[in-house]
Amino acid sequence: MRFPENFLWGVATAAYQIEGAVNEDGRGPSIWDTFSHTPGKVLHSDTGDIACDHYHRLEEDLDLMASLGIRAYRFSVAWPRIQPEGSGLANQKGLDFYRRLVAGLRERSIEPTLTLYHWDLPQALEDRGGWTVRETSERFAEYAGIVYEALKGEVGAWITLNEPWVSAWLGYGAGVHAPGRRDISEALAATHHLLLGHGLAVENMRSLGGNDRIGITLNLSPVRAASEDAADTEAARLVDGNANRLYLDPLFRGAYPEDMLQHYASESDFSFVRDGDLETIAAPLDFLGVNYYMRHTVRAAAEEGRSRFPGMRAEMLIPPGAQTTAMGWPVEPDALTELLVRIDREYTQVPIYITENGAAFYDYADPEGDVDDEERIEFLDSHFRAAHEAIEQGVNLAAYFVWSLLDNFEWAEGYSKRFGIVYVDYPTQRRIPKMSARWYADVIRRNGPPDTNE
Ligand code: IFM
Repeated sequence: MRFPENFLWGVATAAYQIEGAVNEDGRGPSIWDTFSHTPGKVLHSDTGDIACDHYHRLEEDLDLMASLGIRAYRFSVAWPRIQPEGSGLANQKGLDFYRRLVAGLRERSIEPTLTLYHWDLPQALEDRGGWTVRETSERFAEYAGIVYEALKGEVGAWITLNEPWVSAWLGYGAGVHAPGRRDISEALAATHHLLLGHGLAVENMRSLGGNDRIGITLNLSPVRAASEDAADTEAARLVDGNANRLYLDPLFRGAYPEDMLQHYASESDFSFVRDGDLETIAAPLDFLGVNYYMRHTVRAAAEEGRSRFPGMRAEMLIPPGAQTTAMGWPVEPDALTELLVRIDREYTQVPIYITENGAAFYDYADPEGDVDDEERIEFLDSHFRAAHEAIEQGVNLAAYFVWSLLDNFEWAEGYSKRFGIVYVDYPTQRRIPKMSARWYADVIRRNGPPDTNE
């Protein structure tokens, strides 16, 4: 099984999850600093203060990627390093860190893929309303312009937002992520202002010239009703609307889905949507980033869900017999094929990059110091095959970034969940490539997973 020539194999991380150094070189506080330092919000009161200490171990981590033959690295820029207060002049020391990172990647022939926003909103902007207010969209476009001016021409691909669904619904709806608000109408406003921020950022970056590729990353999940029962089918439609169509439709069809506007009519009058916003949001993109972790099998519930499906009478089931990861997520690689084919048939034929896929398992270093994560190898192998199947069915898939290079700060789960292909021994910060890292290096060399009879 071989992938197309020039297929880009990479790994992904995000700033707050790995960098640490939260008070250095002029960085300002973000909503995740505030949230993680608020008692009861993150498991074991973990914070990103030190994380993987990547800010100080940049060279070592770059060498690590080079030693594994990684071809592309997706990282995110911490907005509060660039604009500590969320607006105004750029903090040069913050930009310098990312200039060093990008130069270090290019020296090692690793293609930089840059995410502008992976959830670390400057606290100063949250204090003025965060993503519930339009001003944040405008500030985001300015910030995007600053980073673009500094690095255009050096970065292979630019991703405006990572997973706006998570920012809006887990941050403002369910309150399990920063900033920890619990209000459906705020989650709706945040959805719109995130998407508008994306559109305005694309506009601003394009106006600055250069031919860099620009896209957005969505977390998407195929949805299946648990039975043919009308109530379950209805629950599945709503969940699909919230998780997938609420983002794909405005970006690729220039309109919010009618059934979602109706469903949320009692929560919001959508007056935050102004004339011209949807045209801005639907500006043509060079690629679509897709983060895939699981399918949602849903059934109707007596009460509205809070965490996974805020504001919907729906709950998620683990299909009988399905394996689950340490996050409790079902492993369903065939749903990745289904998702990619659906995007291609229903939404867009721009190249798709899988910007994240991976899994947490209960990894440990054995007495010899090895981490034998066979489950992760099996997980990745099955998902690479599912992606290949989508290519066979005509999907224009161009890149695959494994989440994640390193074990890291898994948001509300703190350091308890390990997604890395490289194990991090947090007390010493030693990096130990897991068995999956060596296996992935081989996949990259061959341009596909090994034959099953090998
Ligand atoms: O760790 C996260 C990442 O920040 C965004 N996508 C999902 C990953 C696993 O939960």
